Amino acid sequence: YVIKDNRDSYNYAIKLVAQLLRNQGCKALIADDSVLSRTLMKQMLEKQLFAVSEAHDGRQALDMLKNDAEIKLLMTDYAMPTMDGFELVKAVRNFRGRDDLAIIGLSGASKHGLSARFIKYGANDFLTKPFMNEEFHCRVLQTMEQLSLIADIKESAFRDHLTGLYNRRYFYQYAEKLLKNKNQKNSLVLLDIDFFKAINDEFGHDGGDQALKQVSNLIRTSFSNSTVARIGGEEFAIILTQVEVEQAEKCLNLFIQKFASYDFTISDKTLSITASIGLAEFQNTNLTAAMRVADRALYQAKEQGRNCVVL
Ligand code: GH3
Ligand code: MG
Ligand code: MG
Ligand code: MG
Repeated sequence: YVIKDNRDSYNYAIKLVAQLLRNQGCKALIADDSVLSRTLMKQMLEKQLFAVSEAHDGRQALDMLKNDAEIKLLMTDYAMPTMDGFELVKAVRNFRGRDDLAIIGLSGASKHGLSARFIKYGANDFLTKPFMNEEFHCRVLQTMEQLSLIADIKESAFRDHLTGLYNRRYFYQYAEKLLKNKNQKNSLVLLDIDFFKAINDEFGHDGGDQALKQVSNLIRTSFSNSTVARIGGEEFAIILTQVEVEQAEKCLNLFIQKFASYDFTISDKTLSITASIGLAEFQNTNLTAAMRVADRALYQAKEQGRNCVVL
């Protein structure tokens, strides 16, 4: 492993390897006007398995960051022509949050307060040049680890534990964001399993959970290009983006047939399950209103005898 001085630090090595695996293929950008500095840092970042690109000043780095959302680490020098490190960090933070881009500021100047200013403008950490290789590796490692932790926390905050689908919290945020684009025609789908109580009654709560997982897998694989969420006990929401409701209705009618003829297996017993669907336009509206329309359609689908789609 990379940090040779730490050969006796077994725990650190384990941590390092785990993070290296997460770094693999991850993009890093170095902004520095010194070729020597860039070359040195590039070599070190490559040891940490990053795919590294270089910019010779702040302006070039900013352009590269605007065009590539996959860059996850920015190492930036302070003194550079056209745009310095502070200006770069400030500008980058307008469109890349601390949760998806890590920034480490660097400077050779021994002026006091540079590190504090870097951090105030939004850098995660700071290194003084010349640095010890080991410190460089430790700081990069720690910063990337924090980024991974944030990603893990977000993932668990936005996922439904039982089914692995997105949860209600994620769905509402996502849906609000979609509505900001007034020109995009989307369709909102609410799906509720029919007579789910009877499944719970017959197979117990664990059996009901098995059914929910299988239903979720079927919905997920059938709508693999869309965001599918479990927004209630046995209620699911899907947004079909750039799909008009008439087209969505046809597609959902086919889906509901497939759903009804699918063999679910609970405690070694095969059974059929049906679902009802309420459908609504999802453009130029607000989320509460759209949910109300879809919910009313769902209620009608139940009234009409279930196992059907109502627009
Ligand atoms: P309908 O066709 O009218 O929708 O009938 P239903 O029985 O599906 O209706 P209802 O919405 O009243 O019942 C849903 C049931 O789902 C009630 C609740 O006990 C059960 N449920 C909710 N969440 C879970 C869960 O996470 N696991 C299990 N096993 N059951 C759940
Ligand atoms: Mg410089
Ligand atoms: Mg139900
Ligand atoms: Mg329900």
